[in-house]
Amino acid sequence: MVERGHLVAIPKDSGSSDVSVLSPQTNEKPPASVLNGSESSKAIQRKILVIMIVVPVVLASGLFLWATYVREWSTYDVAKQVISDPSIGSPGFTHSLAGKTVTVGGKFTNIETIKTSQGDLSFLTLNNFSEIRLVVWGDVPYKIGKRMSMEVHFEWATCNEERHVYSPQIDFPWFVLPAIGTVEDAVSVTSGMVFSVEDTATGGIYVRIFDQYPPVTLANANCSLSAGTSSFASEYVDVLSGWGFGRKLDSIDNMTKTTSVNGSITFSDADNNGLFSRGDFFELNGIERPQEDSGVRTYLLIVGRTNATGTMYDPGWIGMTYLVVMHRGLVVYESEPPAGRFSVAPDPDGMKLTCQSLTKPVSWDNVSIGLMDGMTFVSWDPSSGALNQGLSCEAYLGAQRLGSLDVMCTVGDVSGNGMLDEGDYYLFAPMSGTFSSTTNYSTYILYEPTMASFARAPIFSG
Ligand SMILES: [Ca+2]
Ligand SMILES: [Ca+2]
Repeated sequence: MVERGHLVAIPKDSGSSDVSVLSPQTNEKPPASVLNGSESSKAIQRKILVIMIVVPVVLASGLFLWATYVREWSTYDVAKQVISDPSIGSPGFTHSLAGKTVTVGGKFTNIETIKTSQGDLSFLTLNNFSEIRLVVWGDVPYKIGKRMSMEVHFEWATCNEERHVYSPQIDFPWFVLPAIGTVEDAVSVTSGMVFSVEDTATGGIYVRIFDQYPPVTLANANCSLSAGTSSFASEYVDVLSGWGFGRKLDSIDNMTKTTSVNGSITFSDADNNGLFSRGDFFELNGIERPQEDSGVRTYLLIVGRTNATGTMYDPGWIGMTYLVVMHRGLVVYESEPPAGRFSVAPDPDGMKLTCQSLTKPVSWDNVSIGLMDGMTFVSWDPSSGALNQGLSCEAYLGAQRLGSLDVMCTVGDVSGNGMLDEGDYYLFAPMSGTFSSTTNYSTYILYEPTMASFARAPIFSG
């Protein structure tokens, strides 16, 4: 850096001999006026000297400043600034970048846009390094295939109880956290409890029960709310530990009570039936939001089964939801697959599976249904076009050989909207013979974009 000290460090009484030592013209005879040593010529000498010393320093430091902050960075340059902070053992950016803004640019080669509870979130890949992506909330004003550049700001921010330098315009490393929420929700769905979450108007969070199966009596359940303490990789490990996650904030030991020990959780049995059921909700208050755009706070709400001795932290949890809160509010990736549940009941023609709950409608084109008798697996793919009739309709998907049975599958869309939603059904009908009473038939409802089972589908026997 250029400091004023360089300019004032030259002593006022610098003699002409000093000048001659530094001057490239040492061997030449100075002009007579200089040798005569008038005050004005000494002043000129001093100015020349100062310029000779200062100019290279200015040029060098200017080059440094240009190289560091003014020239356009590539995403690879950004990657080179990643450090693991020794005091917290977690990744972030070089501390000296805090408060700095740099221009990052390159050829814009790829984009991934995720719909979130806070609007569209886009990750932009540049040609120079794909592991670090630029972040844009809302509309993306750049065109794929063209060169682009963007201002990237670095700041001190907190991820739970860790403090590090991050950037709201860079996806590394915070973007993984909302994805953890997607995984946790899928785990909860598998266990039978499906939540939907949203910000309240007062800065809290609503956690609503979308579905719970099988029914759980409130008197046999509890809940606990914990705050995350770490960041990123360590956070992920903490989440996997469930009850061991983070720092305990509050709890309700018996869900027939409506308020938690410390007052930050209230529970409402909205339909007053003494069970967890659709429409019941938790309201979480006193949820801390980070001050900085790149800051993150995480929370885990666990609904647990209270064991016979009234111990809360029985391993038998019922459901859990992992909440990621940024400065703008609760961030939930809405791109996560739907979650739902099917029931099964005998039908005059065979077995009927009916969709009892589904967090959002899914095009029949993205769904396949599988049936397994323990040895053989068969599946059918309905088409949305055949079921988009505007009124209740059925489509015959044909017969498949399952063990010794030929099973016909029929799919019904009760509103004829071409989407799988509540009330729609599958009918499995053996074309001759019947389902065996000694065989467990498993059903699989698959979401084709991820090839994952997205609905609790029943097991039945003949
Ligand atoms: Ca209820
Ligand atoms: Ca439908």
